[in-house]
Formats: sequence, C-alpha cells, structure tokens
Amino acid sequence: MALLTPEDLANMTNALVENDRLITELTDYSLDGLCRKIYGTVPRNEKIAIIPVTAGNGIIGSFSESLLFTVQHFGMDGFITENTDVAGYYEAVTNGADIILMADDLAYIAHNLRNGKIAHNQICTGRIYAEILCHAKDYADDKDVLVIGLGKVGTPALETFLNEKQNVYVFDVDSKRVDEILTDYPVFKYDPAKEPKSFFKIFEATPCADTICESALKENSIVSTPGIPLGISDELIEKYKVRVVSEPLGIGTLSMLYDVFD
Ligand code: NAI
Ligand code: PYL
Ligand code: MG
Repeated sequence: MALLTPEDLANMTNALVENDRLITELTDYSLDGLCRKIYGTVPRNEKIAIIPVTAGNGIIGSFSESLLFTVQHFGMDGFITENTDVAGYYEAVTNGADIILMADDLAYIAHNLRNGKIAHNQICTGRIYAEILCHAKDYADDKDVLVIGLGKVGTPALETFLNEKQNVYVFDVDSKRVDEILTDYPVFKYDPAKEPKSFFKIFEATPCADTICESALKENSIVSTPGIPLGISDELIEKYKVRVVSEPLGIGTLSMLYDVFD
C-alpha cells in the first residue's frame, strides 16, 4: 500500500476544515452529518485510543497526531497511548478505551471493543468519497460517474456508486483489473480514445498525479479523490472550475468511526 509521508500530512488540519466546508456546500450535509446519514450511527461519548505502531516502515511522523486532531475536531474524546504496539494496546484497554485506532503498513483499522464492530480505512475511504458525489445536490439527476483506480479504495467506491444506482464508468491502467471489474460488476468501460465522454462527477483513487484527462471534465465538474498525489492538475482545476474534495487521512478516519459507532 502507498504509505503516507509527514509531508502528505503537513497541511492536514486545514485540509480537513476546508473540505468539510466544501462538502457542506456541495451536499448540504456537513461531513459528520453525511457520515450519520450513510451509516445510521451516532457518537455516544466513546473514548477513542490511538495506538502508534512500529511494524514495517514504522511510525509516520504526525500520523497519530492527525488522527487525534480528527477525533477532537469532531468533538470526540481521544488520546494517543504513550506506549506503542502491544504495550500501547494494553495501555488503551486499561485506560478505558471504547474504540481503538491503529495502523500498520497493510491495514488501518477502527475496532469498537464494546460492540465488536471493526472498520477498514480503504473500504470506509472509498465509501465516503463516493457518497459525497452521490449527494452532490447540483448533479442529483445526473447518474453518470467516472471511477479512476479500481484498487482497494476504488472498488468499495464503485460498489457504493452501484448501491446508489449510479451509472458507473471505470478506468484503470491495469487492463486485467478492468476486465475483472467488468466481469464482476454491471459497469461501463471508460475508453476516451474510442468513446470520449465527460462527467460532472469523477472519483479517483490512484497513487499517481494527473490521471484525470481534460476530455473527462465538464465546466464545474466535481472531483472526489482520496488519491495521493492529487490526480488532477491545477491548470485543469482552474480551466474547468473544478471543485476538488481531497484530504489525506481525516475524512476516511471519520467514516471509519461512524462505521463502528452504535
Ligand atoms: P491500490 O494500489 O489498491 O489501487 C490503485 C489502483 O490505481 C490500481 O488498480 C492501479 O492499477 C491504478 N492506477 C495506478 N496508476 C494509475 C493511473 N495512472 N491511471 C489509472 N489507474 C491507475 O491503492 P489503494 O489502496 O486503492 O489507494 C489508492 C490511493 O489512495 C493511494 O494513493 C493511497 O495512498 C490513497 N489513500 C488515501 C486515503 C485518504 O484518506 N486520502 C486513504 C487510503 C488510501
Ligand atoms: C492510512 C493511510 C492512507 C494512505 N496510506 C495509508 C498509510 O500510510 N498506511 C500506513 C500507516 C502506518 C502508520 C504507522 C504509525 O504511525 O502508527 N504504523
Ligand atoms: Mg481522507
């Protein structure tokens, strides 16, 4: 999995606040209001422990602090354990944690110790970024959506779009992956060379820049993308007045928490 860097997280607090405002403008739901709606859950003063994990490539600078900012920004009770790994887990539980947040290089999870619910960052990230597009009030009647990147985040997003009765067009540089998806899901292959098509709603989840081509854009398109780096150039954003929902960690984290709330 592509790992975050401290540089990716440097502007995370501003990005979370700015994207919450944009999400509210686009959908008439605040980010946590949208999470409440899609999951049907609410926070009930759960104590949330964030456990730094040294496995693999180790601790990422400001990763735990970014999670704590997210938890506290949305009015929840959180703490980062002083210990890491297993000692941190023991510290979390003996200090009354209701929910655990922790990540190694393969999985970032939220685990509710009270109701047993567990959430995975890639699934919850794909879901929330897709739901933002599904709730875009300006394009409620336009069911076409383009999904670029059919991996561990893009596939849950695609499933979300289908559940929300969208017409899903898919693209990935891995043609075998595209064929798998076309076999498994009722979606359309996006092939701009053969059949150019532009979209008001574009989802992107790839580890590459500039994956969104000009021919896919309309004036005032919305791009909802967890992908890092950003998949659309500043030039195209300006030329087509594109609204971009993009943030490195907090949006996906809030989605995970609402997935494990009661
Ligand atoms: P993945 O590796 O499972 O999937 C990425 C997919 O993108 C692959 O199918 C790959 O073939 C495709 N791809 C690569 N380059 C492409 C290109 N130029 N054009 C079209 N498709 C291309 O990765 P995963 O786990 O789905 O993550 C995707 C991105 O989302 C990564 O950058 C990751 O860091 C980021 N991410 C961001 C989060 C956030 O909260 N902002 C949360 C989780 C992941
Ligand atoms: C959850 C992020 C989103 C994109 N890539 C994922 C990533 O970077 N995962 C690794 C997270 C490791 C955290 C480290 C720590 O600081 O506790 N083990
Ligand atoms: Mg995010």
